[in-house]
Amino acid sequence: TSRSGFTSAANGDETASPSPALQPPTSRKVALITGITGQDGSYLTEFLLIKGYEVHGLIRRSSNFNTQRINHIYIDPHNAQKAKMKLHYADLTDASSLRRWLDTINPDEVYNLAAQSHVAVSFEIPDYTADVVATGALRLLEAVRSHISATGRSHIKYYQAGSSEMFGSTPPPQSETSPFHPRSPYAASKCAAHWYTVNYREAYGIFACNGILFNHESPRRGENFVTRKITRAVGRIKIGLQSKLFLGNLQASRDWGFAGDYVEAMWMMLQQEKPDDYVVATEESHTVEEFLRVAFGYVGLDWRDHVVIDKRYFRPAEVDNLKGDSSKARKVLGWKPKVGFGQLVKMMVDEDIELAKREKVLVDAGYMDAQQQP
Ligand code: NDP
Ligand code: GDR
Repeated sequence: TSRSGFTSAANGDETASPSPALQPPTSRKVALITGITGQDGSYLTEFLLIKGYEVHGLIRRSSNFNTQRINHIYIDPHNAQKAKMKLHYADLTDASSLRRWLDTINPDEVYNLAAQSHVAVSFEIPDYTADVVATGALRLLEAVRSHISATGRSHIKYYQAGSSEMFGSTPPPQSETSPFHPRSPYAASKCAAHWYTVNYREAYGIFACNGILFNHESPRRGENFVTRKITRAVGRIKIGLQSKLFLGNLQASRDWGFAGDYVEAMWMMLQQEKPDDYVVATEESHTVEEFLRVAFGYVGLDWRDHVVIDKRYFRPAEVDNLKGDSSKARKVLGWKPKVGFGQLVKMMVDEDIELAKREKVLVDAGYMDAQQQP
């Protein structure tokens, strides 16, 4: 058994996890999630398991375990009664793996959440970003199309994780009818994925939806996105493990919501009679500087004593102002966010204070270097 407790097909042990096709049929719905190990994948999995789904996740091979966000819901597949989440190796760059798992799992719903999702990094690795984000979505759509054509399972539904980054320099408020003006290889690739999804819906009648989601955060957010980078630093500074925080552009505005609220909107889109595209947003926008003020202020610190501007975090082209108009999702889906900006910041800082306290124990015991920056 591995450190993360994995003994499933996900670690290459094919005998440990009998093929789902060999297991007795159940009436429960089956979901297939790409990007299950990411922030949204973990919340969506929790949400679908509570709804009674069997959840299959595609994970990619990495030299270190990449399943930290879902370890708490993992149950060894030997416990067939209880193990309702199953993991399989695949990659959005490997079309054959996508088709094979579709044919084996026979999902009712497919959520395409996998991506090289960091905007700044997409300028460093544009070719790879396009391959995963744009062509990866096309590969999965094509796998769904050919799976339907071979099996007749035309009720299968597809969700594409679209992004407010597609609006780029289009002024707010941005809605489903606002033009796209992407400002990074990531955003341009998401635009391609968006139109592939629309095209497969129109050309083949596939039930395919684009969720155009504005930024959504949580204590599980990747540590090099600005919100989490800030709350991690607040925790470490408060506990005495760090003194400075290096950031780029503080004037950009984002419409920040809570990831747990947003995965519900993804599911809601696939429960409608007709497939469509929806903007999901809080309709409130704040600058990075405001985020800093609230996060540091919450623990009695002044951000100006700690933040240092470092040019390396400026992007070749910036998205200045995102603020969504999610009236369509609110009206048609009946969706609305439950967690507001202040609550989100507090939730993230609270968790990162606890994390820093645990790190402090390791530092004091000599197991960790205090200078190790997240
Ligand atoms: P994360 O970066 O946290 O997760 C991305 C997931 O994709 C991870 O599971 C990652 O695996 C997986 N992945 C990356 N490359 C590949 C590949 N080549 N093949 C298979 N899997 C791969 O993103 P989020 O959870 O925050 O976002 C989910 C989706 O929603 C993404 O598509 C993102 O672009 C999009 N989005 C996110 C928003 C946000 O604010 N969070 C807003 C709008 C859209 P691993 O764990 O191994 O790295
Ligand atoms: P974003 O999120 O680019 O909106 O994409 P990110 O948190 O990376 O940046 C938000 C804003 O903060 C500014 N910024 C910094 N950003 C980072 N990462 N690190 C810094 O040090 C820093 N300093 C300032 C950025 O310039 C930017 O203006 C996220 C991702 O989740 C995408 O996948 C998703 O599609 C969009 O949100 C919606």
